[in-house]
Amino acid sequence: MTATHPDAGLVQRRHLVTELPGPRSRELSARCDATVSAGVHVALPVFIAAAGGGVLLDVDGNSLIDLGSGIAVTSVGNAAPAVVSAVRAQVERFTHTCFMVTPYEPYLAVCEELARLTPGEHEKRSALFSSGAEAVENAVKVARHVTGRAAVVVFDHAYHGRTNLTMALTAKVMPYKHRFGPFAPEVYRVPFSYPFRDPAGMSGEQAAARALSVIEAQVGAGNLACVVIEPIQGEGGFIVPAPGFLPAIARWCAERGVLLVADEIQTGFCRTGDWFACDHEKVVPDLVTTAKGIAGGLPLAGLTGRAHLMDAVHAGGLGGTYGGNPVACAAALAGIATMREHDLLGAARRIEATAWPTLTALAARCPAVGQVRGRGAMLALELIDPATAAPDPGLTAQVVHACHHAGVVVLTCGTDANVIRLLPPLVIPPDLLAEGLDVLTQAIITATA
Ligand code: PLZ
Repeated sequence: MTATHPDAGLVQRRHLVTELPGPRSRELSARCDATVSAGVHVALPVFIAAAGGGVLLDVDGNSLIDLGSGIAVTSVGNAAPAVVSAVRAQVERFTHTCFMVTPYEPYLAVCEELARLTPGEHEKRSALFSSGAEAVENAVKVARHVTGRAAVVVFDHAYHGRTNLTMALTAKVMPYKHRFGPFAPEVYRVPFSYPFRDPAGMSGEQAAARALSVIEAQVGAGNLACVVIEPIQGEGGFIVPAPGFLPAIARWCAERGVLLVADEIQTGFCRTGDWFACDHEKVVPDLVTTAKGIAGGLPLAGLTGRAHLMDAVHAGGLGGTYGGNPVACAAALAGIATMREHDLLGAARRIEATAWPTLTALAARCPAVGQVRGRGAMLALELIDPATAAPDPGLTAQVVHACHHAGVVVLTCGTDANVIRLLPPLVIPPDLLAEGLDVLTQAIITATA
């Protein structure tokens, strides 16, 4: 790596000087309790003072290994130098005009990058927003507008956001939907392909046929605007559908004028070792939503689609005050340049190559690890009761707790909260990744001994 390695700046090591959370973090937590809504839950109440590369430095001076990237956001590293200097230059020029009032070049440059990088060689147009949920909402707006149809199909275990429409699209009730309804109508849920839980040997094509038969029976293609799908499910448990599932769904949609919306918010921007997870099986969606990893930690989201679809919407139909904020766009351009210059596609693949043998060896040794799955730097362990294969959320919580207290930030996911997911920054130094995996391995061995 060169002198401008994106983790420059912060010592890349795990180093604990207090128990976690430390005294200063505990003080701040107490202030939180008196000010921040209890509805906002904190996974690890360790307050961060600085972060970079693969580490988080807390307010007590502890240095933690980051295997979460703020939920798949800081793929280029936290406070990545190129992002910081682009942001600094942009805030000094101007911070906001509202693109719908008086436009600026960074917005269109991000749209050009989205056109280049998202799957498919066709002509594309994009619109920018501030959060992933907003991008998904707008995908549905475009799909309904263009098709003149109302229904939207989503999958078991899907996660698409917390706004009213995206809550309807999201599968899991707790904590996302409980007592927050009524939800938007015309949303239909069908089975995903879940190789670990599906009947043994079920192919991707068979899983697709199972989903499509439900759609045909309960919705009807003629009523269906779009199918919204995560090519690898994120919050729902890092579920990788069986090969052939996505292409079969895509084919069915294309033959019926149903738009395929790929939600690449968690999977996009090198995370899975491709620019987008759809690339893996060469699936070309009609609309793609992006956010998270796009802008190195600044809030930005995109909706990119076939030009004739995105241009069919009447002028003024898409927008928002902050959508495509110039500072976030500058960050995205620098982040994307970093991904290219530092080969973060290769980095994601190397992370898989390093972690996979460690995790599968752990699974071989420890029957509570039901499955290792994922792709690139989006990897997970599903924890089960070995006797019944039932999800084991208690064990999962125990392991995560042990990792956190040892200074390794891992996250959970899964409808049953029994999946430990790894989303390291793609620039994490290899020895730090190895150390993080070692802590995780020891935590699982200890908890199941
Ligand atoms: N689509 C595939 O993963 C966000 C949610 C964290 P926003 N996932 C993290 C939480 O508990 O709120 C996500 C996603 C996929 C959409 C979204 C929504 O993106 O930027 O959080 O709105």
